[in-house]
Amino acid sequence: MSQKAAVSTQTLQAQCREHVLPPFTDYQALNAKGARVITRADGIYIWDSEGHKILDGMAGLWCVNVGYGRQELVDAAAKQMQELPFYNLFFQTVHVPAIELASEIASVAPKGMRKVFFTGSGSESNDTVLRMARHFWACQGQPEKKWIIGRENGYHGSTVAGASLGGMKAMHSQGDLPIAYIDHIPQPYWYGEGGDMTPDEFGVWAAEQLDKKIQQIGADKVAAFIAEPIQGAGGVIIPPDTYWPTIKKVLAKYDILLVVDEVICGFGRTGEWFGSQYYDLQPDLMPVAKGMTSGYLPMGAVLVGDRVANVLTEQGGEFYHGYTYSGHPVAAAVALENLRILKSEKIVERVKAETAPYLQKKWAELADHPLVGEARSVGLVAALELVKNKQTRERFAGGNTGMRCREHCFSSGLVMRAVGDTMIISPPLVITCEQIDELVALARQALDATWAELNA
Ligand code: PXG
Repeated sequence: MSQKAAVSTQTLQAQCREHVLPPFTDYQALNAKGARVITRADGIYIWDSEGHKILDGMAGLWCVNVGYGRQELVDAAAKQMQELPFYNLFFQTVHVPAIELASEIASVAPKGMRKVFFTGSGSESNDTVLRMARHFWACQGQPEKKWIIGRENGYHGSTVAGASLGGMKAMHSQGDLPIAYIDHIPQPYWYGEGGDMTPDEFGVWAAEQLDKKIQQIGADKVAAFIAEPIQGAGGVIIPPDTYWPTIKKVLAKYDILLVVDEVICGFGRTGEWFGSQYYDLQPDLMPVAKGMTSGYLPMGAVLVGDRVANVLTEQGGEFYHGYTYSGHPVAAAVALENLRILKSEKIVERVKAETAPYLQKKWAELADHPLVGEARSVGLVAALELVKNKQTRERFAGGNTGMRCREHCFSSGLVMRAVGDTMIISPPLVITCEQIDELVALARQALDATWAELNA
């Protein structure tokens, strides 16, 4: 069905140029060509203002887990807006949606994570993480235990704390980041940085860098280690099998909190409710957002393990921290309904038993393409490495092959994101096996077009 917007694309683009400063955008480059205007969506598809139907291989921005057009979520929001559109959780008040949602989340969270601090986004969640981790140690007479170790090319959001905890060099170059008492270790990116090591050797090496860094700073000064189970924005970096077990061994030697950033992996992406369950991790703090409401409304949270929760509730005094929209009742009502859908339709179970194994098989077949050096996936998140030489893993000069491929994806009707020359997907969790065939066929078409362009 083709349905053009009532206002012309050119008019909308001109207004956008005039008044909108979109995030993570090179404004000169955008203004030279005009933004793609997305007007509506249904299931796993989006439509632009020119009427093009596009398979949304990124679930919006890693978030629309139950797919677009879910009337139940619309109804939940409308009902809550009528009943209680806003109230806050400050100063000893609370409301029903927040209580019910926290209880529901605790029912699917890893063992020992029974408390929820609500936020408005993943970035806010990581600001909360920083404050809470330091406050936890300070409450116990160790205010100097405040260093937080993150990873190069990790992503933890775009606020001052989020961008500092993350290890994106380009972000650090703007605004004098990272802030003090944050350091980073190498990432477990075997394909890009593993050199002559086997993936398993490299996984151990990368995890041992944490040990080295803790010793260098001093264990009595380190509050926490923060990491994504699988790096998302960094390029769907799936760590070698040895990585997380070695990290666990390192952490067992020191008294340091483990923060597992589940903003992308949380709520089913890996085929488990949380990436921590996929990798058998016991986090102390777990920032979440995105899939919590399937992106229908902005909401995030930090799930808090018993150890931290007990200190906060028994000896913390007032925690001087929170956001106006912490636990917003309408967002909470939508999140609750989203969890109900995930549970009642057994969406997470279906990812694990059916669609993730199917995607893995179909995605791996793309590795026979002359452009693809590696095709990897876990659950419903996957990546392709575009290379000039499959044997040596040498990249194309210019570093824009990924962006070219992304353009061909759009032309063939697929949203696939480029991180440098790594192509990534994270489709809605409701995608069917048939639709996975369609996605993979569109991806191959775009790879062929990119290959033809490179050889022209
Ligand atoms: N942690 C992780 C692991 C994330 O992926 C955040 C925190 C921050 O969440 P908010 O809600 O503040 O955006 C994220 C967000 C991309 C992309 O292009 C990824 C994210 C956000 C925007 C773009 O891959 N991840």
